[in-house]
Amino acid sequence: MKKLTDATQILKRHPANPLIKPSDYPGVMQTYNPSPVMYNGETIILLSMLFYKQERLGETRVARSKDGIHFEVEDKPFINLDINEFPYNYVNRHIIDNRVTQIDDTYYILTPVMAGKFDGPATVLGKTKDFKKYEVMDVITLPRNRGASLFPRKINGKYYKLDRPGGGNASEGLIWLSSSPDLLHWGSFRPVLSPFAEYGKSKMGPTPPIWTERGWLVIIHAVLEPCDGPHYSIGAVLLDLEQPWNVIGRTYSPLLTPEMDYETRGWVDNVVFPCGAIADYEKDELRMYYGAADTRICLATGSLREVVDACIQNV
Ligand code: BMA
Repeated sequence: MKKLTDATQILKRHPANPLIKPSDYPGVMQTYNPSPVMYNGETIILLSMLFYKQERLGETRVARSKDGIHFEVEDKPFINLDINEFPYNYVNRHIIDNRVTQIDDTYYILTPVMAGKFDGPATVLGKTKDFKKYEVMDVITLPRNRGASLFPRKINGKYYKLDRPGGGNASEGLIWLSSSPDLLHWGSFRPVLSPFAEYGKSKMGPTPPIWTERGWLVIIHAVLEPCDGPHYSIGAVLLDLEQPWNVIGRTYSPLLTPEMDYETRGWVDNVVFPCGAIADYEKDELRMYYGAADTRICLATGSLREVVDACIQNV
């Protein structure tokens, strides 16, 4: 029998975890689900934050770090969708769980936003070049679609994104793919992945794909529901470089599953949740920033090559 890598052995939690926690910021209730990206040699995280005074409405702030460990969190929201005109008057609530993707010199941000009486979340596309000014572009998915994620480069002349239709009370969360000539108009929808037994039986969601020579590496969250409620784990899927609807591998065990106190206990117990990861090709390192128990920000790192190996071995 083929020997499979146990993917839970690849990433190591950082000893300084949690890197960001609410008790460091007065009035802050939750700091979680980070979307990381490199900008001018610094690590930037789009941070999901909830405040005691805001009655459970979240906002997104920029956190910056020179070493990827010590972060400074800005004191004002970065993404502001408080736009009093159609359609944003329907979609301006609870700005969390962004996915950021650099394409050339622009950083595109997909934000799953609530859409009030028209259901939700739908996905707003915005962009920035400097993480100071945010510019909204359009609403690019129907509800329900939480976690839509852009690929960092075109494939055969087209932009691609992963979608996460379903979820909420409606149905399971699945992963689909769509393509576009201009980032605004999307079509050619293709199914990619449906829930799987080992650690993603209930639902799952994507993050922005990472290019590797052997395929697009997609870090996912995946949910199992044992009797003590949902457990959110982090896994990896590998997609064909030219035909990204083809799954060419997947880790059969999670990369991370809630184990440490800071992951098993918090506002929502038993959650490790990524909105992206950083690939350092020179160091052969995957830097996985993740939300722990919807309360704090943590980091786990390991070999990018080993993560891809683990995906490929499971076919
Ligand atoms: C998902 C999202 C995430 C959250 C997770 C666990 O549905 O709401 O923001 O981290 O649930 O609570």
